[in-house]
Amino acid sequence: MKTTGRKIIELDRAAILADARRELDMPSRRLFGKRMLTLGGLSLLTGCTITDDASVNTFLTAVSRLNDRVQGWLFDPTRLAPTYTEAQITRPFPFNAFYSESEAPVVDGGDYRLTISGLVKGQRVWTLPELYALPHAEQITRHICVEGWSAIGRWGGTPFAHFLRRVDADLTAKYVGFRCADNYYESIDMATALHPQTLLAFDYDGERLPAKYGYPMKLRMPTKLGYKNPKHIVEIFVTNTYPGGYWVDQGYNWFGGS
Ligand SMILES: Nc1nc2c(c(=O)[nH]1)N[C@H]1C(S)=C(S)[C@@H](COP(=O)(O)O)O[C@H]1N2
Ligand SMILES: [Mo]
Repeated sequence: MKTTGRKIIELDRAAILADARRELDMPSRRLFGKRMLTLGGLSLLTGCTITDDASVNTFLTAVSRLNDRVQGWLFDPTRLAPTYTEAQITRPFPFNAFYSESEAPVVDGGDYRLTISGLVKGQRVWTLPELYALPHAEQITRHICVEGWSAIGRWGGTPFAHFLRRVDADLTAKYVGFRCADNYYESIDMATALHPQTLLAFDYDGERLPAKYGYPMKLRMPTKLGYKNPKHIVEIFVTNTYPGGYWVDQGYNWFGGS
């Protein structure tokens, strides 16, 4: 009985994703897909709050039913994602990647160098001690995966807007792209890069990020779905040429936000 129940839920999710992809294929929806839709923006559009697992499912269903009327609505880059208390943290926090947990890349912190390239005056490499010395911020926020689960976690690191200013990035550029140690890649719009809750995260729950959660660093954005949050970042580049992303290039752009 249990198996049957789970199967039905999985079929529902598959149908929701299929719906979203079908809508994306319609030319009128493409513009919508290119708009920078955050989770906050989508909550607003669907009238759903995302506070627990049940409401996340309602939200995903509502998102798949968005119609033409909402296409003219504007994304508000100043809207903040909800934050939570320490007691609300999901333990253990789930792992997810395009491979299993034992295959997470092992990055040597001593050899590690972060490359900054593209439209930045401060093109250079950074060591981990240099990155750890940057101003520190913490957040307890909800991570939502399109596969239908969500979890609350606590991340620490440096506000990404601070880092971009520090490397003298061209803040008028359109995109920030990421290359990862496991060959994953992602990109975000500049408004999201500068959002106050976008964090270049080095820590998880008060400790250095373990390998499974993205050592030595991930970009944490509570305003974007899980797959937009790259782990194991090795290069950050600023560009006006749309860089795409690992899942985006497989048809997930409508859900993810850019
Ligand atoms: N480098 C890298 N980053 C990634 C992924 C990945 O496979 N590789 N998966 C994404 C997806 S789909 C999710 S849901 C989250 C999972 O992060 P977690 O393992 O910390 O829960 O990482 C995202 N970032
Ligand atoms: Mo995900």
